Amino acid sequence: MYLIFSSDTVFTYPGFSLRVEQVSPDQVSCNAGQTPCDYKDFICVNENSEGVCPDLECDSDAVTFLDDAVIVKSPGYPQPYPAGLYCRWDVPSRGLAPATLFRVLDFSTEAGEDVVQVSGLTFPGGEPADYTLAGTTTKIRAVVFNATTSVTVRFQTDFNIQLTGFHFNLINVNFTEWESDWCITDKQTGFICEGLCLVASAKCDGFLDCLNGEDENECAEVYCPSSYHCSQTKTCIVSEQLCDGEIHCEHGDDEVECGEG
Ligand SMILES: [Ca+2]
Ligand SMILES: [Ca+2]
Ligand SMILES: [Ca+2]
Repeated sequence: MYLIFSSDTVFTYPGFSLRVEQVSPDQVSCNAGQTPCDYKDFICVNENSEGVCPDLECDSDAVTFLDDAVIVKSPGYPQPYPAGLYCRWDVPSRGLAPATLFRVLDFSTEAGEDVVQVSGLTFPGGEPADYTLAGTTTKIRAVVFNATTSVTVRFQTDFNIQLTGFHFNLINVNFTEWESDWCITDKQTGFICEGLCLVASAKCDGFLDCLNGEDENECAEVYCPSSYHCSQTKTCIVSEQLCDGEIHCEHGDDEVECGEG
């Protein structure tokens, strides 16, 4: 088993405490007030928490192996993906070349709610790295991974608003750390940080896109096109995060003046 915990750089909370123990299957039961998911893994959720149990539709034809590439598409692509998904696909490395180039050919999900996470080892360093894609126009165009291990794609969707999803392409490439021609989109060189290729406009747009935050360093001013500019900061949030009951801006102004109901 494994656990993955990722956090952003804005708010800090006490976190969590988990207990893991090994027992025989007949000793496994849910606690009072909980109910098991109808699922091969034994997962307990609080009663009345509809939609929390993982969906199994993910095993469909999402991953296609071609001679020279692997294609990963959201379930049903290009038709809207299902609601309530909790998918995970492991794309094995072919090990033919030192790097795996992960390209985003098409992407459209509900911002902030339907999220893709792509995980692997960095190239060339080999440190574990997670990249999160969400929104109708993701800024991520490509990622270079270390080809020594597989790349994992996770996809989680809620129960409102389903869009067309995604179309990814993974190929093994011979690569040096210094090359940049893999990050050209629309004849424009994108913004490269730590093996990640972003659209050039990701620089100083008020969203942290690079894992090390270098796209938002040294910005005199940020602009928040079609998003909300948190007051007295250089941070933007997507419009779905305005008046949604959760504080996203440093000064909490995204939850002020929201009106009743
Ligand atoms: Ca959704
Ligand atoms: Ca940015
Ligand atoms: Ca909010």
